[in-house]
Amino acid sequence: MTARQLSDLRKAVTAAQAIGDDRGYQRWAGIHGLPLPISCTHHSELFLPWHRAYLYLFEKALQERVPGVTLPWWDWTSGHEESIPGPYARRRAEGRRNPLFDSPIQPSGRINPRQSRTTRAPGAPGILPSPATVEAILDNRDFLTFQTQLESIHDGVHVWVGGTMESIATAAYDPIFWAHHCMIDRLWYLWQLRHPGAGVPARLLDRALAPFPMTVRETIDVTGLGYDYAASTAAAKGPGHG
Ligand SMILES: [Cu+2]
Repeated sequence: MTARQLSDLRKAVTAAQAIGDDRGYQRWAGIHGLPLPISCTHHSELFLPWHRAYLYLFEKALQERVPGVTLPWWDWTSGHEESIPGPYARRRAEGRRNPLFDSPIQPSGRINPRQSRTTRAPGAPGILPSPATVEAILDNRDFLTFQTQLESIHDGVHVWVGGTMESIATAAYDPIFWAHHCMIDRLWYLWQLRHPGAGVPARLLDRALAPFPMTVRETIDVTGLGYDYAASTAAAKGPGHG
């Protein structure tokens, strides 16, 4: 990301965190888990499409705060970054509290009265998925096999970050959740490029992705959704999701 893109992201997340109603960060984070109902579709056939709709609409919500802002991805395979990426790791940035470091969890009383802000407890270096592991997963031609294997390494990254990210109920409150899921979404995009004849099974295409006003079919084409990813697995630093 450029300094400008990062600064815009911080502005947008700060603004969203300050909004208490349905447009705010807390509401978006809450869709994933608590407060109930838990909508996310981990361990289902809709894992990738549901999270793509989620990222797409969250990014749109941020763009209402700062036009043109985009969500970046965290490439946890790029060995030199076997830790929380710098822009998310610093407590303060640009002379104020860094909104990518942590976030309030609201309404805190309804989730865990003792936890009012997100926390992390990152694991040791050398544990995050390697490029070779990701390559092997991308080679699967069958969508459902690919998706199951990708979700499994995705789970490992949640656990590696630790703290709030470890539990589905609270994971999306941690600002790094979005960068992690952009990486997952990007890997789906790379898989789509690699296997043009393969895809999501036809029987799933008209499934609705509640609570979002989108179907699986509407998530298939990222270019149609108006965003893009660097098309190489080697490109650790790209212009971002958007
Ligand atoms: Cu996740």
